[in-house]
Amino acid sequence: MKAVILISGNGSNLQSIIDNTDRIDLQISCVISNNKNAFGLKRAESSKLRTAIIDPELYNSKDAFDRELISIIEQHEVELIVLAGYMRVLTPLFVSHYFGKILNIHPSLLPKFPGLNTHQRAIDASETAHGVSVHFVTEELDGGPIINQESVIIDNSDTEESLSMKVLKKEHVIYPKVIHWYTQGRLKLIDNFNATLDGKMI
Ligand code: NHR
Ligand code: GAR
Repeated sequence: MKAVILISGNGSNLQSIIDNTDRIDLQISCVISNNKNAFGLKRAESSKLRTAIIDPELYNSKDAFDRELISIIEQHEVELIVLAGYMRVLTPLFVSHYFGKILNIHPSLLPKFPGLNTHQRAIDASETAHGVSVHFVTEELDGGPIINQESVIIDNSDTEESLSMKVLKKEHVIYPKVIHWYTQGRLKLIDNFNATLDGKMI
């Protein structure tokens, strides 16, 4: 299955997907970044993948930016859009255009801690468990149906840095796994609140 991957930063999740493309039946048609300095672009180039950069400063609205994003994606006839550390909220225009075809990985046990700075917020809230969620993207930020989660324990000695490392290790396993479910046609988004795996509600 052909996919585009959207990134904004380091791209370690992109790397874990690249390293598993054969096993998960994925063909990465293009890696798109809103940040020209994203290290993930270098990773993509090292693997001979096509890349595109969309500079937000050249667009005067979020809709104009997302229209450009759509026009780039349309050149590739993809069936899946994978957000891998993509840091811009997608407009309703974009989300409705690709309804049921967008996956995101979020570094918390949703519905806890949607949005940003999840590791520090989990520590500040004295949580003992934390983790990662993969979900379908809908209009509501980090609010689409959760597909799969992995948890980690928060120790007293954990810092934002040490906790993010623990969670990233889980991310690099869970995301290729869920993407494989998708490429095998096992996952369907029904509506903004419901999805199925092998025909069963999740
Ligand atoms: N878009 C929609 N419509 N729905 C979701 O569930 C989305 C999404 C876009 C990205 C990833 C998400 C995460 O996993 C994601 C999920 C960016 C922000 C944010 O506030 C929040 C959550 C996520 C991504 N971004 C700021 C903005 O104004 C910019 C912050 C920055 O540049 O540092 O877009 O966490
Ligand atoms: C990951 O922890 C990912 O879950 C998170 O950013 C990191 C990106 O790392 N995503 C978000 O916070 C989305 N807003 P990576 O660039 O090394 O894959």
